[in-house]
Amino acid sequence: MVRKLILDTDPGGDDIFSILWLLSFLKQKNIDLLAITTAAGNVPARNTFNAACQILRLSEVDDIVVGRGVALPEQLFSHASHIHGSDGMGNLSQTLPPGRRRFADSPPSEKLIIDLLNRYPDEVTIVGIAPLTNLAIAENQAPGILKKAKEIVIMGGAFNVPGNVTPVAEFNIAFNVKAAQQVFASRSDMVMLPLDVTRQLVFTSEMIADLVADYPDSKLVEFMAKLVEFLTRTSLEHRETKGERGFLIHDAVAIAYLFYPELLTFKRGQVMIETQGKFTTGQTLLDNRHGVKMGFNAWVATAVDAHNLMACLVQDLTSLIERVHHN
Ligand SMILES: [Ca+2]
Repeated sequence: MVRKLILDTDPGGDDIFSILWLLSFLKQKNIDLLAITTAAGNVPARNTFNAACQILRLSEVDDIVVGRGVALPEQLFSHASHIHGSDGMGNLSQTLPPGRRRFADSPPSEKLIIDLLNRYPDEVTIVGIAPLTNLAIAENQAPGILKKAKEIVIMGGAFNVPGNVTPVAEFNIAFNVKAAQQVFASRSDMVMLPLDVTRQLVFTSEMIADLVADYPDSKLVEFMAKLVEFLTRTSLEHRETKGERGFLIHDAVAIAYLFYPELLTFKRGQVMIETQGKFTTGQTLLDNRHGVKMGFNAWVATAVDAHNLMACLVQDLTSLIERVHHN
């Protein structure tokens, strides 16, 4: 049976490639994508919504509902437009046709999550590649609702590597740390894909060079190439890739987990999230001492086969382009 999925996202360059990866599986009829729920994060909520809608149109996918996110009342960290562009799309949104949905007319993301989990209890996998705001609001409005998901997979956290918004904190967790704490308290089997694995995922222009050569007339390929170029430039500026000419495609690891789990290794444990540190708010911790553990809330990825992950991604993007072109 094909899996039912909700993608919770805040595009974001790495989100965009993750959406495209997922759309490749959608076009191959390997998934049932129930909704894309957008959240404020890399850029404000209206921009992440518009970015998701523009990507759907560019990929010739029209029948997916898109939820709108909310602005946070108090925000600890700023958006990441210095990496992703002010539109979340490498400032390329003006070069693309507008999305087919309007922000004001679209359902709130948390409402979609609640309704879909109630309609399909124990069937829906939530893939969270954004701050966890939408999931936390859903849990607030309908306590226990997140337990109705089949599985919740999130990209977030940092354990044995530095953070990316503070020395110890990762963006998705730190951006709405209370939401993260609440979501991690909602289940005992969260799947967590931290910077420890995503820092190894450097996407480069060379990886799509064949696509660019083979599909010179594809608007989607042209957009992908320009986005990689933009993200490579900002990533080098902000020392994200140790000088390598590419960008960190963090969120793609969540799609890899769904379809190529053999690429990842996990450890089980109780993930703790610092919410009131003077310097450490947003830090994620696991107790690695050999004392008796009384519980656990998550599976945390500790290793990834980055080379093979990228190969899978590129092949599936190629399948997507073939299908967008021959439809
Ligand atoms: Ca994201």
